[in-house]
Amino acid sequence: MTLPLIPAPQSSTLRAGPGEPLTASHVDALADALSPWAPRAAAAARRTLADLVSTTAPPAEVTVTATQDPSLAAEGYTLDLAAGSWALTAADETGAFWAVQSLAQLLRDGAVPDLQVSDAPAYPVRGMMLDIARFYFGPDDIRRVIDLAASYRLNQLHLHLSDDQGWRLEIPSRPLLTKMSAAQDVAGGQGGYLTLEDYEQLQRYALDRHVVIVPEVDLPGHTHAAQVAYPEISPDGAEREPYIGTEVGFSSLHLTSDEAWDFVDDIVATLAEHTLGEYVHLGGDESLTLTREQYVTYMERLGAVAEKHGTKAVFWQEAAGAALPPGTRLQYWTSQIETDHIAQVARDHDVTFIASPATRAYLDQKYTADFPLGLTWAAIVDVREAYDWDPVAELPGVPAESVVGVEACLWTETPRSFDDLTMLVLPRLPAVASVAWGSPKDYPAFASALAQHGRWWDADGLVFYRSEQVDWT
Ligand code: TNX
Repeated sequence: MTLPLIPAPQSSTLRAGPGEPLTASHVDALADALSPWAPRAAAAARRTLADLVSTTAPPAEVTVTATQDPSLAAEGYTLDLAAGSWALTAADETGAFWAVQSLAQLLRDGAVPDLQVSDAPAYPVRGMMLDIARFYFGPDDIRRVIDLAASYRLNQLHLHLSDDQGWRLEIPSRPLLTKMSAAQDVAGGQGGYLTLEDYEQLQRYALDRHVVIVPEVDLPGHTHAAQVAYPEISPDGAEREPYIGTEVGFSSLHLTSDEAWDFVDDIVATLAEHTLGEYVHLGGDESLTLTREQYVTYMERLGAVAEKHGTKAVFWQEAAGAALPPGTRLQYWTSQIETDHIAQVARDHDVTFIASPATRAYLDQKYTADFPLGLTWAAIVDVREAYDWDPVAELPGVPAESVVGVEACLWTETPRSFDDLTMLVLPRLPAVASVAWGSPKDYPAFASALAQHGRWWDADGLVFYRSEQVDWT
């Protein structure tokens, strides 16, 4: 039997013991043992494990120990489940939280297996990106995405908050952004936006699940919606109509005017002030109207603005080669643009890379050529393509130590509902999460675990794609 754990742990041993039903005593004892040093893990245990308790089992005598062991790798944990006795160790509070996420999968069917697990992630940054600019998903949907991400032991949600088609975050110093540029989306719908209060609450909700939110305002391209609200920041100052098509690369802010840079300053100030995490993402992709020199000059100034506001920045890979503040992260997404200099940049600059190769980690690409949702510009990405890859090998010449993470990206030109979202995300998010976690590669075991998760998704009312690469029966 394969364990239903996704991501698969670094190692596990299933022993021959009989196992036992999960009881409320287990859950209480676990939560009590965790609460002194890992309160969020204790809360998660009460929230997610209590529902799995078998209603017919008599109360059990259970001893649970939960100890912090700083000698484990960061975010690492071990579990030893035997009849009547559980032991959990974790490197830190986060590791304890991941242990509970793993338990939620191991115990999902109400029985306690007799086993040992030892686990830790390969990459410190394990993310999912959600584009709420093209199609707006509101706080309730975003919370469900956070839950899903955390259940696959991802620790970052990157929200793409602005694009040509819409502006999705309240900026008090620039009220016209949400007044004029939020009430539409690519589906011809009503759009919407997050208030700063929503944003704050979402971040707290995420942090309770050890997930950090990285907000993205995309600059200087992908800014048509901002220019509709404030024409003076555009290259020609002309008034613009809202745009709900899906072309990319046509817009840019004015590169040098004071009005345009005052705008950028206001935006970065607001993001820096209201973001709990260390990083904000400032875009930098597909500025197709600029020369390379114009672009690099712009990105260097943008990096300095982030630094001035005390925040670290993430940029899309195009910014590689610009002189950026130390600690900057670059998000690699495609081999279809010039990448010769990327290896050099990794060696010569204090920047690190997040791997989001579109051919593997773009959850908006079609599963099959005739799949109704998704795009095809990068590749056909079925579950096996999303599972079978190595982040370091995907990044041209970048040394392993410069690759700090993996992120799965969901762009929203085609999804129109939460069901469409989960259809694109499941089962590929668990596949990319396995890569991010650095699970030992074993596709048959992964596919058989996925089939189990498929039954749970059905039970939870989550729509997913029944890839032919998995035996779902
Ligand atoms: C490219 S990936 C984009 C997005 C699109 C996406 C669609 C990237 C940095 N830019 O603007 O939504 O392709 O797959």
